[in-house]
Amino acid sequence: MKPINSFRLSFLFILLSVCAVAQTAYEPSPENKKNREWFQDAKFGLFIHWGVYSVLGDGEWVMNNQEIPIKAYEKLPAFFNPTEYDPKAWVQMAKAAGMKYITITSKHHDGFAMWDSKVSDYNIVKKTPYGKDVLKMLADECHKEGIKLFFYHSQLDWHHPDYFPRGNTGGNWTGRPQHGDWYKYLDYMDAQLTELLTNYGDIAGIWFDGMWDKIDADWRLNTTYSLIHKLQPGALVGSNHHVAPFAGEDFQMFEKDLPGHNTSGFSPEQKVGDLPKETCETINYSWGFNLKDDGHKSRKQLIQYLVKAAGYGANFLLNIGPMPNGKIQSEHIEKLRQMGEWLTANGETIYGTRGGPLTARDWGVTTQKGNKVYVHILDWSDESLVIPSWGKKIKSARLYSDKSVVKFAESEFGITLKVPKAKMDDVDTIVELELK
Ligand code: FHN
Repeated sequence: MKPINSFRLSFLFILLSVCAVAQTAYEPSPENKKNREWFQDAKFGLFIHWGVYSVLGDGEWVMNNQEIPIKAYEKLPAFFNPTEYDPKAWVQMAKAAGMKYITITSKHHDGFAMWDSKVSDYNIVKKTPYGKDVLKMLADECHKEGIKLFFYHSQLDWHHPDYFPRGNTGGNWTGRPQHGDWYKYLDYMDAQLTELLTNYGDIAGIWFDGMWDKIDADWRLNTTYSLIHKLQPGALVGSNHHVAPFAGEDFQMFEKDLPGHNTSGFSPEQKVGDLPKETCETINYSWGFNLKDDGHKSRKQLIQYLVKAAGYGANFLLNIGPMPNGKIQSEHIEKLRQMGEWLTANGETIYGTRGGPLTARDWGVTTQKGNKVYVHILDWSDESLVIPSWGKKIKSARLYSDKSVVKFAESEFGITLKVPKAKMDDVDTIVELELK
């Protein structure tokens, strides 16, 4: 091995220092800070995985899982004709569910653009019989209805030749040449992002995914994130890279897990930081439409997920995968309706709150707004529950559902709450504590 001379060493040192400064210099704009507050108040969003893959009814990973070469996969858009797509109905459904924003796939790992991209012909307008820009239609409807819109954008690309060297997925079966220009790919990605942040009005943020495919590559994050913030300073940048946030990101996301948990195995090293948080989960087992997936989560599971996320100070981004005709499965519409019903009655204990004074417990979580703490009892069958005190005195305790008085006692052992069995709710018994 050649020895490194001192000039080279000092050059390397300067370069690293410059990179470090560039990485840490990000200061969110006032709009961005305001949007971070909005985001944390919003608490509940609709995640939508929709692309040409839905035609095959086998999830959004079908191209990789079935090792469909690009040449064959390129036939798929010709079958994508969502004549039943009704963005108005989608937005109304989200609103009725109590959701405040929508995050939709602009491009998934298959590389197909779901908008009228001028940068590449591999897009919905050019390649499908439908021929319409579904993102534009959704953006217009969202803006009309006061629902914020995020674009999910896959950094990983199984179609673009310049996504090279390849990562852990999208291997030789794609049929791409064994060469490519990585920085040309990043330019292409930035150009597509520019379209999304220029032609679709106010965009709440970009939800990146796929960096995990080659986490050590030079993703030029600083350039891409600065571009986004230059085009729309208020847009929130988040990335599902499963590690701690990088400079320039505005929120931290957790996939199929509450912050700090790793039941999915995605986040062994993901530290929970100080940025606003969001956790995403599927309504059944799949992200993209899956014909065979009948594992629909129950009303109770979904509501409890939302409540637990709020207890962790995180938003809940609940996913559906619309069918290729543009409709949403009736089971999912019904579940969302039920969540909306629950939120109409109990939303005050969720929206605008922050994670409560107690960290999550086996019995449930707490949320807090001003001098009110909401104790969400999710899994407890005894009439008495002792919770640790956190140094604040309690003025009153009431059952949120009917405002009836809840007996409580403060002692050296904590705060004992007494909720009569008849008043317990199988999904969430909420006790509202007013602090002195
Ligand atoms: O590979 C994707 C997957 O298809 C889906 O989009 C989820 C959503 O969080 N993220 C990736 C896996 O980490």
